[in-house]
Amino acid sequence: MIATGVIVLYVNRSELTAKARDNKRLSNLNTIEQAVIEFKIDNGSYPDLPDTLRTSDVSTTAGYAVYKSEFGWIAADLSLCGNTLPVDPINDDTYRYSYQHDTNTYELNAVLEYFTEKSQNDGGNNQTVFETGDNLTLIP
Ligand SMILES: [Ca+2]
Ligand SMILES: [Ca+2]
Repeated sequence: MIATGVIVLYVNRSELTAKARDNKRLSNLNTIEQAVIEFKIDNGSYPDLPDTLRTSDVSTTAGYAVYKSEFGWIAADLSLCGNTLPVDPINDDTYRYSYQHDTNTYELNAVLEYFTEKSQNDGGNNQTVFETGDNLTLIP
């Protein structure tokens, strides 16, 4: 029992570190990316309206929380990724995920605190955010 308590305390503390938050962000972006790609395969187009920037701190649909996989911060049914759509561990107007797509390409961003070299070396057009997707110039 004591050992379990120690482990729980350690996990809770580590979640507060910038490095742990970044690992969560990279994992979350991967989850969202898989859902976006799968949605395209199933529906023929990427989720949500084209050429529309979405951020994880703003709900797109009245009555749906940002973290809902149906019409949360991305306005589409992404329940194929589970009941919840990942949001940033801090999720304010600085630390949040961004998503945009056009007809054939998409981009996803996260703001990293610890792995800043990843943001600089991702091949994208913004040194201060981590960019993933197949068109890294969609989001400036
Ligand atoms: Ca970048
Ligand atoms: Ca970009």
